[in-house]
Amino acid sequence: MTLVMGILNVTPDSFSDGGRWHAADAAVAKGLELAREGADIVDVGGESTRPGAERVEPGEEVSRVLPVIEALAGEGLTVSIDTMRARTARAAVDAGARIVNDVSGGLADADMARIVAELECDYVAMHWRAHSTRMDAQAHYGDVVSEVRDELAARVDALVAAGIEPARIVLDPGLGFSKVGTSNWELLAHLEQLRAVAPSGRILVGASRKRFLGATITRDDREGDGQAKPAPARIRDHATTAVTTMCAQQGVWAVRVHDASAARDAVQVVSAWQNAREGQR
Ligand code: PMM
Repeated sequence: MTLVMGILNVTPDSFSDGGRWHAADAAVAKGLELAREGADIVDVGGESTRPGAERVEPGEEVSRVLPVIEALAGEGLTVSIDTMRARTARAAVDAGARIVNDVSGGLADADMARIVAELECDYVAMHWRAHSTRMDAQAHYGDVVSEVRDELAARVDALVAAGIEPARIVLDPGLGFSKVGTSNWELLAHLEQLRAVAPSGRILVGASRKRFLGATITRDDREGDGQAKPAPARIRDHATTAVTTMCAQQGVWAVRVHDASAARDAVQVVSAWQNAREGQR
């Protein structure tokens, strides 16, 4: 069954939760709530990667996430650390995280692959071309599916060469990262091509509340000029759940979401449907 990875951004500027969980104890409470609602993994991040975001200082990133990881891992939760920095990854795993989720796939920090090989943990390598301030300028593709697939395959080669066990590598298309508009839908429609280059066969998808969903579920602007407008982040959860449903149906390993409860329902519905199809009760 597809796993649910709940998003816990411990940042003051996260675009979708407004930084409400900046304080460590509030973040821990939110992490426990995500787990109660159905998150199999809680993904803790201390650096925003929303388009245009500036980087945080390494020390600040570590001090945001460590107390939260220690507390959640201490409660028995499976925690992943969302970081591009090897130093943060090591500190997080030492504090109890079991998965390193690197949106740069090892490109942002030359030490990442070697450190992850030493840590012997699962590693999510996302497709990435540039840091947030420059990523939209890198969103040009001839054929987005084959280019993302080939760039991910090159990352897999580099990661394995650095000593990471192939079975530990999870690939992620990196929706919204150097991808605009319909590129994201093309990637979702051809996940099997990305899975073909994932040595573990595991794919993670992070579509939750992203811009491309807002652009798809337009709303009429009744008070303004009457034209259809992109839906804002706060009303993108139903669209996210529709994507989760399709991902579960495609056998995606995990979905990274803000609303864990809705994702769990979707995954369980797909599972019941598939079981009935296969004649199981
Ligand atoms: N997206 C964001 C952050 N981390 N990690 C993975 N593996 N995949 C993603 O798509 C991804 C990620 C940005 O979204 P957020 O600002 O809502 O956390």
